[in-house]
Amino acid sequence: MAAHLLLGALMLGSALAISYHKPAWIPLGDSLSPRLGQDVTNGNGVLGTLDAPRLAKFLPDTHASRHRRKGYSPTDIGIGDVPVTGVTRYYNFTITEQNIAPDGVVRSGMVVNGGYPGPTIEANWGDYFEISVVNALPNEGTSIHWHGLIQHETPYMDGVPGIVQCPIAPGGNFTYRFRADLYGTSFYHSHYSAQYTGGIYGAMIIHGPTENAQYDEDIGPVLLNDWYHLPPPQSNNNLINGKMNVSRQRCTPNAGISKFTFQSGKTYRLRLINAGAEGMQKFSIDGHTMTVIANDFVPLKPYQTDVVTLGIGQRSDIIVTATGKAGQSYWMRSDLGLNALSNPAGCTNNDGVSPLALAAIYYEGADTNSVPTTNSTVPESSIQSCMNDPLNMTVPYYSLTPSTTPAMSQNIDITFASNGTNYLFYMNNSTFRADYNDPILLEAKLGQTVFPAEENVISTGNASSVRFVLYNYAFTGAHPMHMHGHNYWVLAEGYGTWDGTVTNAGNPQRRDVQLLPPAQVNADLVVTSPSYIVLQFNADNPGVWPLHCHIAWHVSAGLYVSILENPTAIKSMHIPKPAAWTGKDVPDQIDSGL
Ligand SMILES: *[C@@H]1O[C@H](CO)[C@@H](O)[C@H](O)[C@H]1NC(C)=O
Ligand SMILES: *[C@@H]1O[C@H](CO)[C@@H](O)[C@H](O)[C@H]1NC(C)=O
Ligand SMILES: *[C@@H]1O[C@H](CO)[C@@H](O)[C@H](O)[C@H]1NC(C)=O
Ligand SMILES: *[C@@H]1O[C@H](CO)[C@@H](O)[C@H](O)[C@H]1NC(C)=O
Ligand SMILES: *[C@@H]1O[C@H](CO)[C@@H](O)[C@H](O)[C@H]1NC(C)=O
Ligand SMILES: *[C@@H]1O[C@H](CO)[C@@H](O)[C@H](O)[C@H]1NC(C)=O
Ligand SMILES: *[C@@H]1O[C@H](CO)[C@@H](O)[C@H](O)[C@H]1NC(C)=O
Ligand SMILES: *[C@@H]1O[C@H](CO)[C@@H](O)[C@H](O)[C@H]1NC(C)=O
Ligand SMILES: *[C@@H]1O[C@H](CO)[C@@H](O)[C@H](O)[C@H]1NC(C)=O
Ligand SMILES: [Cu+2]
Repeated sequence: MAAHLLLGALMLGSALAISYHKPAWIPLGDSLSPRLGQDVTNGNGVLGTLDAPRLAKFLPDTHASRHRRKGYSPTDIGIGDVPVTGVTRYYNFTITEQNIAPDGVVRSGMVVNGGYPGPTIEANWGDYFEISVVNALPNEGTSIHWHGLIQHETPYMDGVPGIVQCPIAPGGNFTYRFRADLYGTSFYHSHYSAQYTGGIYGAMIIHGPTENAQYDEDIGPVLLNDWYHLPPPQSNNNLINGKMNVSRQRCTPNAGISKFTFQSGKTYRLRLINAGAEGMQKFSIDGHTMTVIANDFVPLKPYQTDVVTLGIGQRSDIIVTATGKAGQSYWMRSDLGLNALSNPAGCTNNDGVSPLALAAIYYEGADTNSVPTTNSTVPESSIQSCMNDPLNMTVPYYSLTPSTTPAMSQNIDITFASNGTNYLFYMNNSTFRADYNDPILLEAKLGQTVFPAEENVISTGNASSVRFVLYNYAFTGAHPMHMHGHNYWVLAEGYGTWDGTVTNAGNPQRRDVQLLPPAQVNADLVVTSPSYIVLQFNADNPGVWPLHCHIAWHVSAGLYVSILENPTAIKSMHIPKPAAWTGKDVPDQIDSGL
């Protein structure tokens, strides 16, 4: 197996050679540059501290009358028409470079409004967000994506450079305006190269119905992310709400850990978000079971578990009952598990030093400076699965049945190979590269139907329902496959060739990110069986929608296609003055662009 692992490391290293030459990835020194006596912190922001506010069930709403706009919502939402509230929630973002020290180790980061993680944005379902973004980075473009939203009728607000807009130039600004068209838990992040892995992200919470869940208090976002002191591929730490100690040794600087409070007997909603670069998270709370009520923006028939798996870009809303007693404290954990490069059972590339993120939960009366002493109650075997929970467990609360005879059905093969100088990912033999100055949506609006091969455009024409069978021939870890503009159905997952069987055919799992496991290989690194997932959606949301791996390094290396949905409807769509069109002087593109 050693040859396999060494080759794996080399392949990933080469793939990454193209993707980290940017300020966010240049640490202060060649080795860790720990400073004693911290003078640099995460800047503004209260997440992870005892001052973090509980969230309200709904934001104050000055417009009492809510009506539903018929025909507004695409059918794959499954929750009826979106309410029209007449309310807009305004935010201002300024993007800057800044040194941060989430775990006590100082490095250069990129942040929103001077804080890491960025500010939490909130709306009620049906409100508009209006967010002005100023790019104060010295020499990089930027662009902000609102992860998981449908963007029905506003595909040009999806924030993906080269696809629906040009990058916001350094010194420039752009105002995003879009409806909070789904409800639940998500995040916003830069979609420009791997920029968000340097810190340009924050939680996005949309308040809506809670028919499937009863709880007393909303703890709010619990952001989970792998963290790097040095260039990838190996992560060096793991953070909860942007905090974690580096080590327990006193000579090493530590930033302290995130803290939460529980009151015995109450029930809490926690909004788990994997906002990391590469690492799959296994979340648990010692001595407490969790009830999962939503995956991504899709409410579920609640089910209990003692560990929640989150690939990059995935979210899970959970309810936890505070079964502990006054004065007690417990560990909250999020585990990246074994290092995949040195252990075939691992799911994540970490250096093995600190894959386990910890945060403290203090019951009433507990000393909030004490260190919990609880042990994990999760079996090791549950930590080492590189799959999401089985599809027969994750049943949407609002039932929707996909067509058994979709108008369009296509396979896409995912491979990892050298182009002569770099290892890249290929979708049906084509690796993706964005053209920042020529967004696909704007060309589609002008009637263009044929695109450069490297833009990986797949047109669905006027098909009403579309199915993709994704076959993965790469064994570089599970790919969290994210689609913009839709909650797709996940009809099936497995190894080999899909036999047409659908799990829960009347109401299959829906979400916007699903883990596609690695291919199976033998000891000689020959693929013995590809893995697959089968995705389907109703094509009633004209636009250009990315379908890509959410691992930052993988989309950087081309694991990406653009779904051009209903091009005829795009031609007659009203698209305001192109977003942040620079025309020329686009900053250097160091990777696929996304
Ligand atoms: C955003 O900034 C503008 C000034 O540039 C200010 O007028 C406005 O009130 C700010 N909005 C918010 C929500 O802070
Ligand atoms: C955005 O850019 C426009 C055009 O350059 C400028 O007039 C405006 O002041 C800028 N707004 C902000 C908030 O920087
Ligand atoms: C984290 O580091 C801080 C500062 O060194 C220390 O006070 C605290 O006890 C550490 N916490 C844990 C859980 O190790
Ligand atoms: C945690 O595990 C250690 C080692 O097995 C054991 O000594 C300790 O009592 C356990 N703590 C609790 C609170 O169960
Ligand atoms: C889900 O499927 C697995 C095997 O395919 C089976 O063992 C399990 O009982 C099923 N669970 C439910 C809830 O149907
Ligand atoms: C990918 O290639 C296969 C085999 O040539 C083909 O059947 C399929 O249509 C292609 N997929 C797309 C989306 O073009
Ligand atoms: C291989 O891909 C890299 C990264 O996209 C590119 O810079 C290089 O020119 C490509 N090499 C060849 C031989 O096409
Ligand atoms: C990709 O290219 C290889 C080598 O030319 C070929 O064998 C294979 O069929 C192609 N795959 C697809 C999906 O087009
Ligand atoms: C859909 O597209 C096909 C092929 O382009 C065309 O033959 C058909 O007439 C179109 N159907 C509708 C309803 O527009
Ligand atoms: Cu991937």
